[in-house]
Amino acid sequence: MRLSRFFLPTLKETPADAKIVSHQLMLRAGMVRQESAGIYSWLPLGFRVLKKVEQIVREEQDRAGAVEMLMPTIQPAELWRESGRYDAYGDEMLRIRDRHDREMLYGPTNEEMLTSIFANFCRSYKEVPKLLYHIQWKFRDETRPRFGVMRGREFLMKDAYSFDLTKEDAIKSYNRMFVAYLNTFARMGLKAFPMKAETGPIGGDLSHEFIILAENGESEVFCHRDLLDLPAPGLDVDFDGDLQEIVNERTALYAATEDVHDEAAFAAVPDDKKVSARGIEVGQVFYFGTKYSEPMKARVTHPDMGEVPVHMGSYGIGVSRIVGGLIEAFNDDAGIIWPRSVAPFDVGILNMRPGDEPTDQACETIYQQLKKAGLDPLYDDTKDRAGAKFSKMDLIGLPDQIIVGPRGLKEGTVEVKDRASGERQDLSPQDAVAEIIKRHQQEII
Ligand code: 5CA
Repeated sequence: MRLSRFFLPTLKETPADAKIVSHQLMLRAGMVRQESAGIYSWLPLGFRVLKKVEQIVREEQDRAGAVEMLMPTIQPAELWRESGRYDAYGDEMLRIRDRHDREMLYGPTNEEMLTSIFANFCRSYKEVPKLLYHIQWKFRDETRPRFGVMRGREFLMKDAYSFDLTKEDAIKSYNRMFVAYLNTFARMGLKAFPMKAETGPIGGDLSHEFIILAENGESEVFCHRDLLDLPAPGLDVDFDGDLQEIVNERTALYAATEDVHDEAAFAAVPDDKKVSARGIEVGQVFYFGTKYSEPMKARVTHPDMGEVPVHMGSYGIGVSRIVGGLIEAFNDDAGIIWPRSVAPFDVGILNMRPGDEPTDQACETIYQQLKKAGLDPLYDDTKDRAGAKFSKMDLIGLPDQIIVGPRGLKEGTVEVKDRASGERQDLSPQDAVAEIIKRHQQEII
């Protein structure tokens, strides 16, 4: 992509109403624009990161054996009357009437809809286990939308739902998602830790929130330090095998959110291992048994058990929230520092003298070679001042930069800059391209 053709409305000043660094940087880097409280347009740069995050979430859901589908944003109120949540959900639910005066709502989550789909099509024990998910916009009329996309009203969520014959089987589905989450967040360069959590309006008696630690996080969390050192299971984990051990290794260590924090249990953690911190909830998993299947008649018939309601769980990831969470985790005074796996472009090429024939030529060759290698470069071919180019490229946080100017080219070199470390190297244009390709091939897990 040539920057002259791209749409990157960066801001020089930090908007006064943005309180935390991720919100400030998203606005300054031209990633989003607020349309109404908690409702955002995703401008091209932000949209690219959102899509990268979404794709990692999708790949790890698929790897864990979940099946993708798509349900609508608008739902009929009747569904929610069946489960009893229509009134219970309160003011957070955006209620709408259509032209026939039918009661509709903008979905805050999809337990009811998928339970109803399952009940409609599945009658036999042979239909379970099933694990289905979609990635769709949700609306929750939060009392205090804040921190930009981190607590929005409209936000993108991956929500998966499991259907099993027994509680024991349902725990296996829960474990699948639990392990998939560990890999998902690790692939984005994030350390997200499972912590025991309250179930809230979703219900049930077993739940974990996945938390990334961050100074500006909304959640208060307490845990055993050793939890923070456990590596992700890795992408070769066998999802059809026994995952209980991986889950036990984490759940054996004390880790809880504020609402379910147990002072007495935490006291048993050695003092030098006690972590009490703030964090951002990037995902949550729930096992809630027959809470929805019972009233909504999602039942299967089994030769020995007769007709029984299925045991269910649901599993959410805040896809749009993660974009803010990533910036909270990866930034410095100059701007954002994207992990390679989620960066909006793989590398920036800075032309320091547009109009100078050898410089234009060198940039063009580098640009084409990187594209040919399957990378996604952003080529700053604009006539902006050098200083403006440097600060813009640092602000938007592409992991690598290639700086091309007439002086270096006379010596046969261009400059390769690593955004995270600030390290600079003078390399021939050929070696610069090879170096960037090599860096790009290094997987996070
Ligand atoms: N149905 C269940 C699981 S599928 C559910 O709705 N869970 S949830 O309420 O915990 O939401 C799932 C994830 O969505 C959260 O972990 C959080 O990362 C994200 N999320 C929730 N509310 C918001 C919001 N207002 N803005 C941005 N992200 C949100």
